[in-house]
Amino acid sequence: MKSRAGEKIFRRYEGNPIISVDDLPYSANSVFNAGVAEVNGETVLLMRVEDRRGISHFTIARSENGIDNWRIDSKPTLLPSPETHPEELYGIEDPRITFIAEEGYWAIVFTAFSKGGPLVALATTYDFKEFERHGPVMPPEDKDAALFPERFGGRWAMLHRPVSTFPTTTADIWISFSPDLKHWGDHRVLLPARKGAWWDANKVGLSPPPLKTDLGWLILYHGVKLTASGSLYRLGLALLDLKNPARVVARSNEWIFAPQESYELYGDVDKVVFPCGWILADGELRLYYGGADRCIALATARLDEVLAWLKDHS
Ligand code: BMA
Repeated sequence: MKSRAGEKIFRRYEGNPIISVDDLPYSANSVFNAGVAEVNGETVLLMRVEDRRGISHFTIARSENGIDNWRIDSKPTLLPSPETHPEELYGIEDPRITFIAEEGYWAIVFTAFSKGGPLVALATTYDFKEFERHGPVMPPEDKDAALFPERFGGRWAMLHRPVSTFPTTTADIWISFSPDLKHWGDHRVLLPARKGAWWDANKVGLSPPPLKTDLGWLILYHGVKLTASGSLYRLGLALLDLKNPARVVARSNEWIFAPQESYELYGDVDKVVFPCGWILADGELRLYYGGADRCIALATARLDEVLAWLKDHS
């Protein structure tokens, strides 16, 4: 049986957006691109909040059902700290959260906007109240990073998106390995941006952290196409080998989700859907994404339908 058209696989929650800047208990410019974790039976969103200077920090929202009745911290949860961490000079952005069972903590990989451009930084937490910063793990320009929850042959693995300007600007997804989550090497390109007219021609970057399925590690990534009216951010899928995540098993030729509703089409940056987290519960994926760099929205999909679609569109 042919799987459903991509547009129908992820269904938008009818109450979208689930969180907007007016829901915050303090004044800010926008709230978007949230990492997500399940903590003590609750859904925790670590939200990127951009203040009215343009500098981003993180604030937590908690909900029992992950859909509504969000309880939002009364003040910023994690502010940039350029005095102790100079790499956070222009703010902290786009957290992706992975539970590391071996350590019993959540690893938060985020973009620190340094003097030299965006880089990848790491923090850890046992409770989403206290956070320990571990500083930069990749130099600029690099972002859109997340950890796998387990080791491969004794090493941790991370996906990330360095930018090269030779011979022209190239922004591909890379994979790197580490014995200790601090020292990284064995870097290699995993998913290159496609060229020409493709929907993911100009840039690609990881969206939520990789998700373990029976068929492989499921990757949802954003592809950027430069058009006459600016960048267009859409989402596609890939599958990585379970034992060797440096091997791409499948990659979708079409996008599966694209800006369509007004809260995705119009904002500080138009035509952007940008997820940083997802949760799998009873076979259903809950995808939390930023809409047009101004709000947080929710879409859901059946994991088996997502995998079937990828098989048909690879
Ligand atoms: C990317 C990231 C995201 C942002 C997106 C669209 O490069 O910086 O934080 O949502 O651009 O502006």
